[in-house]
Order: sequence, then structure tokens, then C-alpha cells
Amino acid sequence: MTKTTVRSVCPYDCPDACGLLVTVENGRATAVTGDPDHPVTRGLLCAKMNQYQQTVHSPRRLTTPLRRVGKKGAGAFEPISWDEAIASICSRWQEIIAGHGAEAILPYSYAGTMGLVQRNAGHAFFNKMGASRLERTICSPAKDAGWKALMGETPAMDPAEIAQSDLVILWGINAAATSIHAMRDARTARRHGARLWAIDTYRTPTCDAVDEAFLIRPGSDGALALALLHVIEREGLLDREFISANVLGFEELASRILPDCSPAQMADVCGLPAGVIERMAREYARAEAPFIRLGSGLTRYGNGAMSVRTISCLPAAVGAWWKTGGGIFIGASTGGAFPLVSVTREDFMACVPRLISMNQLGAALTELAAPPVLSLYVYHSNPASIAPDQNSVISGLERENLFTVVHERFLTDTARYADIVLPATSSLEHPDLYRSYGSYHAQRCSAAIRAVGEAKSNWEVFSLLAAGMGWGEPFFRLVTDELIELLLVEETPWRSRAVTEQLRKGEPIMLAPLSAPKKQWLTPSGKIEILNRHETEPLPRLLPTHAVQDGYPLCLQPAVTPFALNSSFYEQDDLRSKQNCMELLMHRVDAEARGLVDGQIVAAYNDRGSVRFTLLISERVPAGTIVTEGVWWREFIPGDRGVNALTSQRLTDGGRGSTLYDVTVEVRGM
Ligand SMILES: Nc1nc2c(c(=O)[nH]1)N[C@H]1C(S)=C(S)[C@@H](COP(=O)(O)OP(=O)(O)OC[C@H]3O[C@@H](n4cnc5c(=O)[nH]c(N)nc54)[C@H](O)[C@@H]3O)O[C@H]1N2
Ligand SMILES: Nc1nc2c(c(=O)[nH]1)N[C@H]1C(S)=C(S)[C@@H](COP(=O)(O)OP(=O)(O)OC[C@H]3O[C@@H](n4cnc5c(=O)[nH]c(N)nc54)[C@H](O)[C@@H]3O)O[C@H]1N2
Ligand code: SF4
Ligand SMILES: [Mo]
Repeated sequence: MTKTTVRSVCPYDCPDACGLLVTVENGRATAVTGDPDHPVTRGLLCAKMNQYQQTVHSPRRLTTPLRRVGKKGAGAFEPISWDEAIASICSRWQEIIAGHGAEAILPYSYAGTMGLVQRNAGHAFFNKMGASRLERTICSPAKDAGWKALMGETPAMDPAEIAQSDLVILWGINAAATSIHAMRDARTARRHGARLWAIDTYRTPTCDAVDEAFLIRPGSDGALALALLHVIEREGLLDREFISANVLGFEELASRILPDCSPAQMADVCGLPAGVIERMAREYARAEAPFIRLGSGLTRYGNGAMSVRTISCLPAAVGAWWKTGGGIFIGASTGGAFPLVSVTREDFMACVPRLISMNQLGAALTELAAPPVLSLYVYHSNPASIAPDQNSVISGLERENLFTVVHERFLTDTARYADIVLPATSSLEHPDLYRSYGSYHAQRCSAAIRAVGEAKSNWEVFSLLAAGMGWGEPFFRLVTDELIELLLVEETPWRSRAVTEQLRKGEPIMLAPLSAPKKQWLTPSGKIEILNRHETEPLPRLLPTHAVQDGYPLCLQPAVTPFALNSSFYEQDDLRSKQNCMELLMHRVDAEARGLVDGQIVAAYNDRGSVRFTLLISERVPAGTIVTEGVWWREFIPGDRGVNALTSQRLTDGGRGSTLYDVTVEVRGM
């Protein structure tokens, strides 16, 4: 019996990119713990990853390529060999390309793995093919758009400064579930005397961990921020010295927008009493170094970018940027640390094919012509569950003339619609290089165990497909470690030679952020641009959400659970049982008004669909807002549609992001 401990990295779409220690016994992973020597993880893993071996060695893992034998969606398949699978995919693609051009083929991928090589493994292949390009904007591009409108290219501040703050605001972030290391830092700051606030739409576990939680109406953060700015200006709490040296356009905001944004005027919009907004403004402005950690929830609305832009005016108004610990953190920007273009190979593109939003997959599959999408290749994503407007996505996936290939670890709801399913490795079975987006660390790892069954990594499959297509580029014959080396070989200012050597050895390292972001504003004027004439909206102002037009009375929040990550982890029975079932949290007042009782099956519906849930009457949600947590697999839910049958394909005001939280519905008993 051999037993070893191997270093690895958590591959999931989580800001923390934790360092893992994997116990391997006789070729199987038997335990996974947090690396105590990792600078950010420091031994702490979330509930999901503490038993990662149950995902890796799950009896549900796909182990051979499969060919569909039943109806699309029924899940009936027969095993085939890799040779057969690759040959049939390539011959079908060659036919499609000959008849309709390569744009009739659409790749769909997102964030099953965050490893820089495996995540981006398909780009070179589809660039060379000339396939339609996928606009990968489902998560939170509105956050970047909002930041950019105000701060230009200014890099993020160091989130570790939270330790020096005396008022920490967790704004639209469920850190206790989604960023446990940021939550740990916030709790530490609190132990050292900082006050801790949360601003959310319902009482999350994060709200339980703070001094004060403010529950607001969905999509009303911009209104709240404007009312705070109104009070700060009205009561002379501005840092005028900071503003005159660093800010462009505060006067225009103060004279044109803020007069109509008093707490009394905004109270109904955001659902907080005017007195509470006034107290928040005073405490924020009087804090020595207030620190805002901004999450993604509030960005997934028709006004999401504007909300981020408006909130980001707050630290400028009170001069928080001047103090260590003060400012706002929206995510680390380490894009320049590794030259991704050496993996994505944009130079392989002979022309620039059409771009299709991943948020509008349903429309792409059901409405697009010239050419229609005739083949969909899905890898490390589960669009039948996670993409908005599920009914439209499923109508597309049901099309008999759509040739669908899905490369997956599990027979997901998307894989059930595939013509060919390919088995994918888990992160313990392939090498990669990871960087965090919540902090500045990075780490490379090797495979800890051999591939389960006949599973292959994303890159291995694209190598095989390139050979199957008869392409001769030596690039496609590289192995994963050679691609990782392409990312490391070039020097960048982010990492010294010594740090790169540590990376090569698999040690976790900290990248050096590029500039001193709090002293220099990388905007055209060199100032924080509250007035930005290049934007459609030159000043921050109140914008409505999309769903206000829909005419349904209840705001639905498709929120996250601590026990899953998007649609991942539902294969772990223990984790799934902690979530109980697909519940709909509703306030007693709303339930009584509809004659609904706790525990009954209800249907939430709007113009896009109808979804069954188990009703949970809960004091955690304010009246008017209802919540469901997790993105459940179809086999575990009461009806045949998940929550995304209610969400829409509409986009955010900036960044073309998803508007997954911008949803209203009505609910009735079954
Ligand atoms: N356990 C777990 N961890 C995860 C994930 C998961 O599914 N489960 N998903 C991962 C991914 S892909 C991402 S992008 C991140 C996201 O992590 P976060 O940035 O935390 O984003 P969300 O959880 O989408 O939303 C955060 C909070 O915003 C609240 N919210 C919704 N609308 C509004 C609003 O209008 N205003 C305000 N103030 N709050 C609002 C929601 O109720 C939620 O509690 O988490 C990652 N980590
Ligand atoms: N209702 C609702 N919808 C949401 C969200 C929500 O909170 N609520 N969150 C949204 C957000 S923020 C995001 S980012 C998206 C995320 O959407 P996705 O990126 O699609 O995320 P997952 O649901 O985790 O699905 C990832 C899939 O990749 C597979 N996988 C993992 N590793 C590999 C690999 O190495 N190779 C291959 N081929 N497959 C692999 C996993 O088995 C899993 O099925 O969902 C969005 N949709
Ligand atoms: S999901 Fe996030 S917190 Fe959990 S182990 Fe992975 S990186 Fe760490
Ligand atoms: Mo995300």
C-alpha cells in the first residue's frame, strides 16, 4: 500500500483558488484538506471541497465516450471508443463547414475549471476553425463596466488592507458562502475593532455574521448609494480636499442628480427608512478608513453597471482612498501576469467570426439564421441548467438538426441532450496553472492521480480533434505542461524570476500588483471621473431594473448555497442533503396573501416559464422578495424545470452581462 500527499489547487470558479493537500492511496484520492502553508488558504477549505474525493471518485463519473441512442434529453446512451467519437465528430463538422461555413458551429464553455490552460483549451482550436465566437459574460462583467466608467484602468486595491479598516461593508456579497477567506479577514478586522455591515436583499449567513445587516429591494443599490451621497453632501461630510485634487465632476453630480435623491425620496425605492439611510451615511463618512467589498449579486440587473459605478463614488466623496484600509475592492485584476494569448492563439483566426452572447444561447439556438447554429460543443459548462431562459435553451437543445457534443465529468442536464458525450478528467487528473481573482496568489500543479476510466482533459481532447480535422500545426501536439511553460517563460512585471521558479516547483506564490493604485487614477483625465462624457450616461443616476416592466409582484432571487457551486457538487449526496430540496423562501405575509402553507409544492411563474418548488416560509426574506438557493439538477427537483426557466436573456446596462437576479414572478399553490 502506497500513501502520499500531493499539492494541488481548487479548480472551481471561486475567488480563492485554494491550495489543497491531497492524500493519494493506491492511485486513489482518499482525503483533501486545505494547505496550511498556502498564504491565503491557511488550512481552511469550504464545506464543498473538504470531501472533493467524493466528486473525483463518484460512481456518477463518466468513464467512456457515449453515443445517444434514445430521444434527445432522455439520457439513453451506448459506450463507444475515443477513436469512433473523434472520427464521428470531425466528419460531421467537416460536412457542416462544407455546407454552411464554420460559423454554424458554436463552442460553449465557462468555468467548470479555472485553470488557465484547461479553461482556455478550446480557443486555439475554434479560432483555427473559424467557428462562431462565444461572448463569455454570464458572471459579472457589469462590475468591470461600472468600475471602468468611473476609474478607467485603475487596478484594484489590495484586499488585505481590510485589516486596517474600521468599517467593513460586505455589499451584495454572500462572503460566508462564496468567499470564505474574505469572510475570515472581515471577522478578524471585527475582532480588532472594525464594525461590520452587510447590504443584501435577504438574510444570508453573511448577514448573521455582521454587526448590522441592511436588507434592500433587489436592484436598488444605486438608489441607496445616491441617497448616501445626498446626505454626505448635504451635511458637509465630504472630503473637499480629496475631491478637488482627485475627482472630476462631483459638482455636476451634486447640482444635477443629488437634489432628487434625498433619503425620503429613495426610501421607497430601496426599502430602507430614511432615518436608517441618514445614519448609514453619517457613520460611513465619519469612519476613519471605510472599506467596501463589493460582490456580484447586485450587478446582475438591467442597472447593474450603474449601481457599481454609483457605489464606487462613495470612497471618492469621503476621501477613503487616502487612508490605508479605505476604498472599495471589486476583484483582483491579474490579467497581465501570464500571457494568455500564447494559449488562446488569436493569431489562428483567419477572419473575425460572429460573436454570440452566452446569455442568449436560447435565442442563438432557436432564432439565429445565416447560418443557423448546426453544432454546439459544450465543455466545462452546464448551460441547460445555468443559462438564463431555460425553456428557450432546451427548445434549442431538442432540435433534431443540432449536433451537440458535451465534454463533461457527469451526465449533466446538458449532456443528456448530447449526440456524443466525452468523459472529462477532474482537476486531480490533469496539470494546470491557477491564479486567484480574489487575491494575488497563483499556483501550478501536476496531476495527483491517473485519469478515472478513459477520461481526458480539455486540452487532450482538443489535440485529438485537431488531428481528426487533419490540421498540421505543431501547436496542437504540445502537451499540457508545455502550454503551462508558454505561460511562464515570458517575463512579466508581476513575477520575478525567483517567483517563477517557485511556480515551476508547484509552490503557491504571491504576484506583485503592478502599481500603487490608490495614488494614481488611470483615467483619461487622471482623476476619478464621476462625470464621464464618454459614457451614454455622463453622470451616475437612478436607473430602473428590467423586471419593473414585467408586471409581476414578487422579486425572485436565484441565490447561491454554501453546499454547491452553481450546478456543480450535486453529485455529492451529503452536500445535496444539506440543501434539503429546491426550496422557495417566502415571507409569511406573502404566503398568507396567497393562501400558501409551509412545505407545500408551489409554482412560481412569469411570461418565460413555470417552476415548481417546495415552499419554505421564512423570516430571512422581506415581504416582496422570494429566494431560492442553488442551481439544482433536474433529477432532484419537484418539476421538470429549474429556476432558470424564470430568468431572462436580457443584458446588463454595461458589459452585456446576465441579469439573472432581475426577475419578477407570481406564485400559486399546486
Ligand atoms: N458556495 C458557493 N460559492 C460560490 C458560488 C456558489 O454557487 N456557491 N458561485 C461562485 C461564482 S461563479 C460567483 S460569480 C461568486 C458570486 O459570489 P457573490 O459575489 O457573493 O455573488 P452572489 O452570491 O451571486 O450574490 C451575493 C449576494 O448579493 C445578493 N443580492 C442579489 N441582488 C442584490 C441587490 O440588488 N443588491 C444587493 N445589495 N444584494 C443583492 C444576493 O442575495 C447574495 O446574497 O461566488 C462563487 N462562489
Ligand atoms: N439560477 C442561477 N443561475 C446561475 C447562477 C446562479 O447563482 N443562479 N450563477 C451564474 C454564474 S455567476 C456563473 S459563473 C455560471 C456558471 O456556469 P458554469 O460555468 O456552467 O458552472 P457549473 O454549473 O459549475 O458547471 C460546470 C461544469 O463543468 C464540468 N467540469 C468541471 N471541470 C471540468 C473539466 O476540466 N473539463 C470539462 N470538460 N468539464 C469540467 C462540471 O462537471 C460542471 O458540470 O452560472 C450562472 N447561472
Ligand atoms: S471553492 Fe473556493 S473556498 Fe472552496 S476550496 Fe475552492 S477555492 Fe477554496
Ligand atoms: Mo460566476
